[in-house]
Amino acid sequence: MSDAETLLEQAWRVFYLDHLKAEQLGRELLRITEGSALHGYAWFHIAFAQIRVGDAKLAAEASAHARNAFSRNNDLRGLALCSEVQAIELPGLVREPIDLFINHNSLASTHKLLGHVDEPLMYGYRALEEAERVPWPGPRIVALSNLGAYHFVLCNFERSRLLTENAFASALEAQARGLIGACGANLIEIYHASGMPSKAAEKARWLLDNPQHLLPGELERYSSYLALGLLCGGDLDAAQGWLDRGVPVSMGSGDGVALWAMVQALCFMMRGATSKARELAEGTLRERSDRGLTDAAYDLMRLRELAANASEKLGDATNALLHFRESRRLYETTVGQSARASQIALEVDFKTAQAQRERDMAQEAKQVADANSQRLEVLNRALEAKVAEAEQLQTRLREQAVRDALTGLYNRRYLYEAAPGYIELAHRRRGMLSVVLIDIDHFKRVNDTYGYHVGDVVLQNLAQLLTQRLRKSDIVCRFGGEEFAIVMPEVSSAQASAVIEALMKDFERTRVPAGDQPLAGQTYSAGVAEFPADGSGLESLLRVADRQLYHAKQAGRARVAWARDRLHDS
Ligand code: GH3
Ligand code: MG
Ligand code: MG
Repeated sequence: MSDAETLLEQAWRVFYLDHLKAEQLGRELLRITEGSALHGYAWFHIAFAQIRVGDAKLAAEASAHARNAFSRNNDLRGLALCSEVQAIELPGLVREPIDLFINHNSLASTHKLLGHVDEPLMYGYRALEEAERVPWPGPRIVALSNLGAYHFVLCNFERSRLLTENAFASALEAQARGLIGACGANLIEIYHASGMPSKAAEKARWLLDNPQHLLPGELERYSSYLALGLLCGGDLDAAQGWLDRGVPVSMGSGDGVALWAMVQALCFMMRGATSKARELAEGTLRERSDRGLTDAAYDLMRLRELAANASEKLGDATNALLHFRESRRLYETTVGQSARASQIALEVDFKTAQAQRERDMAQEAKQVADANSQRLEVLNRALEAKVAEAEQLQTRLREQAVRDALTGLYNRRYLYEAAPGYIELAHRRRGMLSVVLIDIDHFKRVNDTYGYHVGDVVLQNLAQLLTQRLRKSDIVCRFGGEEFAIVMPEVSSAQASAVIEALMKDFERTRVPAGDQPLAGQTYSAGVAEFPADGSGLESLLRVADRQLYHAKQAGRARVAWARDRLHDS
């Protein structure tokens, strides 16, 4: 992220938490984004901060700058944000939760200013829904607090209280300077209306005792609320002190006059200045109706009530009745709207609960699926291990089945399995192949003289010699007892005989430790048969090799016999 992008991200984060900080970031951004695509957003943050500060002129100027910058860069999202209300009619253009939140929230406030009842709630709840998707807390706190305010003017005090308490706690947790004070002030009025004067007083005290959680000079703006809270606590002088500062610059809709007058009239009543209370209540009502000002029905209703109470106390029954009737009418209107608002809230609650349930169920299903796939994986691994084990076992068994235990050479069974393939290959290639039978000479004597153990070592020595010296492609088998069979592909009987004769010299030289006198000078006899000259299959070749072996033994042992006469034939 570039420096400018980082600054913008920070500005969005504190946008609702601390608009003064957001403005400061906007101004820093302004300096480094001259001519860049982010310039419009710098002005946008300054404009929004000014709207909250209440400086309409500055806000309008900054907003015009933002619009210009967005136009220059043809930034449709930026333009849509500038004309928030229109943006909602440009689906697809603005899709980020933060943008949607701003749009819904602005629509809600616009409708509220227009005196509508259902729309502020509907857009307010939509704003809350989008706010839940924004990864930082400001929008959610704003949405909760606004919804609390909408329900308040409709006399849904219970809902209003819960929403606003939630907003206040979240604002405190997020250290949202600029929202803590607003929520706290609203709570004072809500507690008062809900018949919880001690809680109203407690909240006012908290605000007065904790200026570090508020923006500089913020308490001034809540003077009417603080006075109301102090009245609830019975501190008339302190309440009057705050009222004497005059009507504060309004934070929300309306101009704050009705609330100020209501609290002041209440203060007069509590001091026993009944005529002053009636004068103020009636005067305010008259002035507001003369000027065609729209106030929340709730504020007017409270003023009427005060005027009625004061009139009654002063013995003016006619006037009291008039005020009571008007108060009653306002109350009924409000209650009617309030019922509708409750219904909207209930619908939203239901939808939210349903969505939550669906989310929970999807979550649960996913967890079960995850657990199952994990189990499956474990089972798979176990199965793979078992298969590998079985394969190893099989290989071992197979090796054991074709190997001779004493010498480690292939056994006779393997010879019968493998040799036909070699012969077949030689046949197809029109090549040759030799089969050799070796029989150790006078082996019985070795056993008889030195014992079976020494005989075994002689067998192992010869086996080792054969495997080391013959080619990898030759099959060397222990054919039985002290007899060995060898299949030598691509080798004539003459070549095979030469190899076997040469090997015999080494075999003779092999010394076997056997008591004082090491055993040496062992010999063998061998017979060789050649494919295809001596036979076309293993059996016939073995027969010929055996006959040659017999000849070799007959001729005096320690020699290799093969059909030498074939040399003269071919
Ligand atoms: P020839 O020169 O005629 O072949 O004489 P030979 O003594 O080698 O012949 P013969 O076939 O009579 O004897 C083979 C001997 O080999 C008999 C048997 O005790 C011995 N023998 C067979 N298998 C084993 C074995 O696994 N270990 C030992 N130590 N001796 C064996
Ligand atoms: Mg023998
Ligand atoms: Mg022998």
